[in-house]
Amino acid sequence: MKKIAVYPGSFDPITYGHLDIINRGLKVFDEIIVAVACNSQKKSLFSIEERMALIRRVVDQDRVRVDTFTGLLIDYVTRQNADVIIRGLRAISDFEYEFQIAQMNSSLGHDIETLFMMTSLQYGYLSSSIVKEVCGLRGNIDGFVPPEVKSALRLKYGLD
Ligand code: COD
Repeated sequence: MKKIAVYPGSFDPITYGHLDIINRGLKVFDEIIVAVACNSQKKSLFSIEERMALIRRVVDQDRVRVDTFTGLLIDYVTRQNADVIIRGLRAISDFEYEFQIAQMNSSLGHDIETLFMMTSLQYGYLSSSIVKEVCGLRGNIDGFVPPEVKSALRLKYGLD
C-alpha cells in the first residue's frame, strides 16, 4: 500500500528548509501532500494561491501533491487517507510549539502519528519570517530560497 504523509504549514513562502524536509520525507514515504493551511488569523504576505503556485514550481510533482485545507488538520489528514503528519524541528524553541500541536492532534485523531525530522545543519535558523525580513531590508536571500521564490519576494517588496 502507498505510504502517504501530509506536510502541513503556512509556507509563506516556501524556503530551502521546507524543501529539505520534503526531499528527506520522500525517502520514507511514497507520496507527500504539502498542505497549505488557510488560517485567517495569521497575516500572510502571499495568498494561498500564490503560495501553492510557488511550491508547485520548486518540488518534484511526480511524488509531491500541493493542496490547501481549512479547519482541523487532523480531519484533513483523515480525508486524504494518510496516517502520518510530517513536521520539521529547528532549534529547541520549536519544540514546545510542535509538542503542543502534536499532543492536540494525537488526542483529536488517535490513529495519526506525527513524525519529526530534524533540520539540516545549514537550515537550523531559517524561517519564512526571517527571509521576508531580510528581503524587505534588501539583504541577499540567495542561500535561503529558490530563485523563483526570490523573484516573487522581490516583486512583493517592489524591489524589481
Ligand atoms: N528546517 C526544518 N524545518 C523547518 C524549517 C527549517 N529551516 N522551516 C520550517 N520548518 C518546519 C516547521 O517547523 C514546521 O514543522 C513546518 O516546517 C511548516 O512550517 P511553517 O512555519 O510554514 O508552518 P506553521 O508552523 O505555521 O504551520 C502550523 C499549522 C498550519 C500546521 C497549524 O497551525 C495547523 O495545523 N493549523 C490547522 C488548524 C488545526 O488543526 N489546529 C489544531 C492543531 S494545533
